[in-house]
Amino acid sequence: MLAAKKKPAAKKTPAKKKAAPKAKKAAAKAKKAPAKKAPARKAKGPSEKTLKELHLKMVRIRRFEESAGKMMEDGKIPGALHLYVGQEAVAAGVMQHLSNQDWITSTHRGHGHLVAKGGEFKPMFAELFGRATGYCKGKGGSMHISSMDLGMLGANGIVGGGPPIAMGAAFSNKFRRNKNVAVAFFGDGASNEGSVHEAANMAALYKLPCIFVCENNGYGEYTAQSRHQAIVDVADRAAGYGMPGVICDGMDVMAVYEAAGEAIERARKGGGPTLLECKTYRYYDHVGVRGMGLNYRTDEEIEAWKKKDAIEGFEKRLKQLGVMTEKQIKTVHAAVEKDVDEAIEFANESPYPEADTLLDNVYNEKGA
Ligand SMILES: Cc1ncc(C[n+]2csc(CCOP(=O)(O)OP(=O)(O)O)c2C)c(N)n1
Ligand SMILES: [Mg+2]
Repeated sequence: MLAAKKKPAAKKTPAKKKAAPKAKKAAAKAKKAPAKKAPARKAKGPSEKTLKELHLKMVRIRRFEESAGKMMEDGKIPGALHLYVGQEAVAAGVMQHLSNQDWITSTHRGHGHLVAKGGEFKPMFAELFGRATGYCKGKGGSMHISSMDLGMLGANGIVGGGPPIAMGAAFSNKFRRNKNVAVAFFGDGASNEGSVHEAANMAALYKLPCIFVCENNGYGEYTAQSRHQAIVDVADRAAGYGMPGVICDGMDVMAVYEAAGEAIERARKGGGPTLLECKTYRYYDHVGVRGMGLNYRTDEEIEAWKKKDAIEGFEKRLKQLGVMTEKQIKTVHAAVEKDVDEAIEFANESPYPEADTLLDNVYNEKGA
């Protein structure tokens, strides 16, 4: 845990240094502390409120995605869905540090990012169902869902399409002299795209408040990372851009929370961008639940990653820390499940957009 590791990049980052003493201190305090309560965590680490919010975010993503997957397989959702199940800790850990004034750009696997950014289930399901009550009035769907109010600049069907947009948003933050940041999420596959290199280069050059979060799930579609790039750690590339590269365990929400917190804080203070690589895994196939039945990874590999499940691991920890009981955890799951059911009903009953609104809100409000 707290596995933030700095790659030997251009600048020093405190990520590595801070993680170790913190862990040592916590361990020392835990030794002294009586078993009943958890004063060590209260004194230094994130508050109970933060821990519960991180948990809720992950549960909301998982439940949303599991249900969306079923809906797609049942033919209720047109088009393809790329499920985020397995990667929840990344979205939750990063988004915990952001407000609605901070921008994010997402990917084709974007529902988890929007849920963690505060997206509500009703307009999300409605969008996936193509209904007028959706976030984009039913015209964006899974891969172009966005919400300007929440600072979510959009999912993106173009691999590597997000980082240049986030870099531009970060530039506007700097230009306006505010303290907001922009976070670009992208995959290991996307890390090979020219657009990502161009965005990272400019962000470093202008010291923009931009954080590049690579969710390295080991595959680009059905191609293993070892077959699409000659490096193991995408964070190695940070040195070439002139920014710190940090690696963290993307299955550990606290590790992501810590590493992202440092990168975001540095960006807010004018310290420039960071490349944060989160090692993670997607449980389902590239698209949908059943997938294409292609033989590109083993069941053993999937099972090994599931043993590190971010939600189960964190729930164990919350119980050990005395932050939540099993009963409270079950209550959270049940409440989220209810939210999902209500949202699906809402989406099902919502109207499709009217034909004469076809060109509204699509590109140019005036239709010119
Ligand atoms: C520019 C572009 N090239 C190719 C594709 C087809 N494509 C869709 S998803 C994907 C793999 C992306 O892999 P990664 O960035 O690792 O994201 P992951 O699917 O693992 O989340 C590819 C090649 C695309 N949508 N856009
Ligand atoms: Mg990938």
